[in-house]
This record gives sequence, structure tokens and C-alpha cells, in this order.
Amino acid sequence: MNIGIVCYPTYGGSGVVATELAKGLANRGHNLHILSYARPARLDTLRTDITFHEVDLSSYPLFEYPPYDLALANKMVELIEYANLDVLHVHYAIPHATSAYLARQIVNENSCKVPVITTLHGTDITLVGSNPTYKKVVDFSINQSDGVTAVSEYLKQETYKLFDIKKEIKVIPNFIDLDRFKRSKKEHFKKAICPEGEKVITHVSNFREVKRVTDVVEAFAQLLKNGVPSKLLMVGDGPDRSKAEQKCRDLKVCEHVRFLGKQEQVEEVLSIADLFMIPSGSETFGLAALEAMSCSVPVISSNVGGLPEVNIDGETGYVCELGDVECMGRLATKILKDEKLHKKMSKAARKRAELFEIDKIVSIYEEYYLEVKANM
Ligand code: GMT
Repeated sequence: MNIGIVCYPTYGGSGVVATELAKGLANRGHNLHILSYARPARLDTLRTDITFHEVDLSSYPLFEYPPYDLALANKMVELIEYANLDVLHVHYAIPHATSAYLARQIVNENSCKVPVITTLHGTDITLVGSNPTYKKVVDFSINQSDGVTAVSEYLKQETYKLFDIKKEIKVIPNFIDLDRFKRSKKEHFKKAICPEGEKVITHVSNFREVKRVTDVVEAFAQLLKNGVPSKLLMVGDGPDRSKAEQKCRDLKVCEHVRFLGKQEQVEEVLSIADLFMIPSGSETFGLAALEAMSCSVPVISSNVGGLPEVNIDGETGYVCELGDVECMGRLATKILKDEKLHKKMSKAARKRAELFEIDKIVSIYEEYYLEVKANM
């Protein structure tokens, strides 16, 4: 098939899922076209079966805000017509699903019938989309898609709750490359960070408010107080980084915490981790948790959104009430003080990650494309 994928080019979340899906589909023999305003971070190798199309925003003095959605729709029309697309798959409802609707209206006049599939990832629904500023447009655009998928059961239910959706939403979870995200030997790195054999706790995110990075530091401080010699590695960067740094100073744990900034090879850091913390206030799936689990790292998460669908309480780690840092610190201590329990949870984490293996999930998307196309 000739498949168009529209996404944000971001380092994490939906941008990563969309780009990895494109690579997975190309590996299965399809021709992929990716549309975005910049080259996606994960589209890092030159391949003949994936073409990147940059959506160009020409500025004009009248436009205080250049209309990206229109430029995108125009690019979609070109692709549908000239690349002979079989499927147009947009990731994130705003504004991608809306631009796709417009593009399809334009090409329908030339009777090109290309199915539009929208994948909902999270904040497009839970935070931004339900805002009255966009709600009616999002409602309409989702209903106009020929196929709609969500990355977790939670997101599916939340979408039905927040919007007036008449379409059946299919849950297709996020996925993981088990060969890339596996534990590898990084003894020299571990020794440099933990010269006394301390435990390693990690957190990976874009440090947005919703990630509650200060909760990570609070739970970690508790772990130290409970007598577990450990180091905290904070990977990523974003608006709340200075709040997290301040929290370290307030709790006097700075010497045990390292802020590593954005890292391309997260799996290397995860390879020396003993525990992963993700205390988010909203998380439709939690790809970062899945990446950790794939590297055999047990997870302590909050109980919000899709996190409990990924991290199974008492099996692959523990799930605590949102904001309950005492619970997070206490259960982190429990895992790290009990070698047998840690080993059992590490194994279970990897085993659970295997259920989300990339090839399995990519073929579900492939079948879904064919099903939607056949029903048109
Ligand atoms: O979490 C982020 O800040 C990025 C965000 C996005 O929109 O790209 O990620 C969302 O999509 C990911 C991929 O499906 C999910 O794993 C994340 O849980 C989800 N983030 C939120 O719901 C906050």
C-alpha cells in the first residue's frame, strides 16, 4: 500500500509512535509518506521506502498565526493525488483530522476515495480537544474519519465521555522494539554513576507539569530516608525542570540526583536502572513506562489514565494514588530492599512488554487499514 502518515515531529509520545509505525510498515513492504512541519526526530536513517514531506508555512504580514492546518490540507491533497495514497493515517486529532477532512472534501470532487484513519494519543483529547475552543471541530473531525483508533481502553472511554462520537473506536496499544529496548551491559556507566553500588532510579519525560517531576524527587528522598543508598537519573527536559531542581535543593538530595537532559539512547540509561518512576497526573498510555519495562525495569506509577493497563499493580511494579509520594517511596523501598521481589518484577516487566512487540501491533494496524478500506 501507499500510506500517508501525519504526525508531530516530537521526540516523545505520538511523534515517536507514528514514526516507528511508519518504519514498521515500510519493513513489511509498504511505501510510506510522512507529513509534518519538521523531520521527525526518530526518522534518522535514509531509506528509499519512506519519503518525508515537509509542510511549508510561508509567512505573510497579515498572518499573525500562519494557517498550518490549511498548508497541511494542501499537502495532503497533493499526496493523495500524486502518490496515489491507499490510506491517510493521522496521529493526533488537532488539527490533523480536520485537515484530512478538508483534503478529502477537495479530492472527492475528483472522486479519489482515500480512507482517513485518526489515531488519538492523549492530550489531543484529554486536555486540548475538550476545551470549548476546539471541541466542536474535534467532535466533527473524528466523526468524519473512516477509522478511529485510541492507544488505550482508558482513552477510548474518555473520548466517548468527552465527545459526541458515533464511530466505533478501536483500541490499538502502543508498541515497543524489544531488540532495541533490552537490558545491555553498561557496567562502566553504572560504576561511574554509582561507585558504591547504589541503586538507580530513573524518570524519563518532557518535564511538562502533567509529568509531576517534583513527585519523583519527593518519592526518591523518601527512599533515601528509608535507608536505600540510591541515585536518581532524570532524563529529558522541559518547563518544570527548575522546579525539580529546586525540590532537590529543598530536600537536600542534590548530590544523589543527576539531570541528564534529553537523551537519544534512552535504552542505555534504562539498562542500568533498578526502578522507573512515572507519577503523571494524566497519561493515556505511558510509552516511557513500556520502554523501561522492556529493559526489565519495574515501574512505580500513578493510577491515572492508561498507566494501570501497562504497569500491572503488584506484578510489574506498583501503582499508587495520584500524588501519594509516601506510597511511591514506600513501595520503591519494598522492591529495592527485597532482591527476590525485584528479580521477579523485573522478569514480569519484560514479559509484559513482550505483549506489545512492534511487529504484532504493526500488523494489527495493517489489518485495520484493509478493513476500513474494504468497508468504504
Ligand atoms: O506525554 C506527552 O507529553 C506527549 C504526548 C503526545 O501527545 O505525544 O504523549 C501522549 O501520547 C503517547 C503516545 O501514544 C502516550 O504514550 C502518552 O501517555 C500520551 N501523553 C499523555 O497522555 C499526557
